[in-house]
Amino acid sequence: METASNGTPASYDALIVGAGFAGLYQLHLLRDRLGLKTRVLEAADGVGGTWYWNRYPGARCDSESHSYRYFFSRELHDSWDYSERYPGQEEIRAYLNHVADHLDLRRDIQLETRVAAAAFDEKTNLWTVTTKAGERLTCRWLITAVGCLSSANVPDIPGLETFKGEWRHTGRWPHEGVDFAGKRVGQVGTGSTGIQAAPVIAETAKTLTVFQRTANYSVPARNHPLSPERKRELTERFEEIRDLVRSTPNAHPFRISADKAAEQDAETLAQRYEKAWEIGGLRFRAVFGDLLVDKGANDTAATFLKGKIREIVKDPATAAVLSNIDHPYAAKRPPIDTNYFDTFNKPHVAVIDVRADPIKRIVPEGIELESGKVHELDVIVFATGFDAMTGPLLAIDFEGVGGRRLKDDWAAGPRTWMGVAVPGYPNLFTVTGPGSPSVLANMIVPIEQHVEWIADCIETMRAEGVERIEAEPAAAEAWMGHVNDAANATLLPEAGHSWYLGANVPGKPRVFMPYAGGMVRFREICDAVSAAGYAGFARN
Ligand code: N01
Repeated sequence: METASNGTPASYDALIVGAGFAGLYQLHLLRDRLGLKTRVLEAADGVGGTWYWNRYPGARCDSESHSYRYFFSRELHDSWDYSERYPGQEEIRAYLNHVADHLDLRRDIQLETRVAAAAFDEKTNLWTVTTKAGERLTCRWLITAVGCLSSANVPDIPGLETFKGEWRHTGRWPHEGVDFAGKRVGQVGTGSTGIQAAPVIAETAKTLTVFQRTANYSVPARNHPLSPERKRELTERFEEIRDLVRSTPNAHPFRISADKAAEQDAETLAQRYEKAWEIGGLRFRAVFGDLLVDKGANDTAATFLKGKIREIVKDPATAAVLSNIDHPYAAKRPPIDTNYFDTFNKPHVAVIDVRADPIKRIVPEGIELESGKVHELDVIVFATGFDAMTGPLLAIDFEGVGGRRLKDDWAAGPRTWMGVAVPGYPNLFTVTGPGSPSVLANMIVPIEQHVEWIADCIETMRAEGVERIEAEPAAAEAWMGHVNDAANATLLPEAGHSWYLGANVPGKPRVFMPYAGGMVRFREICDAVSAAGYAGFARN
């Protein structure tokens, strides 16, 4: 560890917080392309970011594996094969470890180092970063690569501390796993995570009780191993796939149809949806171009998907609870699954509607509902999501210009310029920060774009002798207005309880956080900003 023995903080050109997809690539660019003295600070004892922490049963990426990988290097690309249509958690973690080795990144990654605070010094234009262990380091450029979904949201349900059994949050899963055999398991949450976890937990648990507050759509993933021919084909089509993911609004390797559901007759709708259901995965959302902007069009998809739930789930009362969905399809992040609804046909699996009968408290024996009914449990799994986008940033005590604090500046919601820069916090770059398309896209593509844009910006500043660059308040103000307008042009805000709006965390300001204008448009805006000499930034 490189801390000067006289107590002076070790100094770097750049510090990066986080060693997931974003942090690894940012290190590579700043160190190997720009030649900066760079260090990554990572809380975990290994690289991988979200894929380090999320080891829950069934954890798998919903992006198809040939698009869930870096595209910046053909050589790196060709050095790795995924084995399935959707990569599992362990395989993605192995991929990121491979990347760390392939690019010789490890020597500049400091593990088991959680950043607690960062303060900007206006006299020197340097950041001082303080770790939880009390180590201090300084840098000119500070880049957060902390992920959007890394702050676990364990609901504040009274009595949790009295529970006699074991409880876990999916985003903080123990490395040794959890043994469900012979156990009565309760799972709270039916988002993408819960929908992946329940079928796997049900394979070994004695009983599985799913506590559902909001019923959810899901489309079969139709995961399968990739044949050697398919792997070869995907490797050969590198350029085509790279260009495709960079040219679609949500960065997936397929185009969104220009056809409108609202203009089809019933027979065509049924045929197209049935075919998309058979193909499976997030491609279902792309079957028509108006599903996210026209409520009538969306209703046709919603009706089809609710019908599928009633077809699969044999008990009509269970089917009614699972299909009682209150929001448009894909207004919340649409899950994809392997046998989710079918799992409820197993005699030892049940769903409890906790909107009708809410969770009152946790008691030593299990979960008690408002009605007084107690569900006795040995294990509780919280698949309750994250304090998304702002949570990981606000977990660091940022002190900007004039002693201002990020937690105060964002008390009414985040304010960024393009998701990557915050007024009042010079030389700080936030990869996939609030106001970026990030979570509305296949994450790797926005991550690569952000990381490259940040590296280009730092390179330009250094070439021009600029020591300090800072987003202008007016630019951030206008951007947040644009983010809001982009969301309001879609049906996304209609899911009033979504984490996109911060609605899953009590007391969090209701602000639509990701940029819904699409990755293609976002890239154009970022490019225009840099081409105009970093418009919306003050520098000196
Ligand atoms: O979390 P969520 P997640 N009592 O917030 C419920 C990504 N992801 O971990 O909807 C009872 O979506 C909550 O209910 P409600 C993906 O972007 C990616 O599932 O708030 N229930 C909801 O059902 C995803 O969107 C992959 O009413 C409570 C659930 O918990 C994001 O991660 C795979 C509750 C939380 O759903 C988050 O997904 C998996 C309470 N007190 C996830 N509090 C990939 O493929 C919360 N809930 C890459």
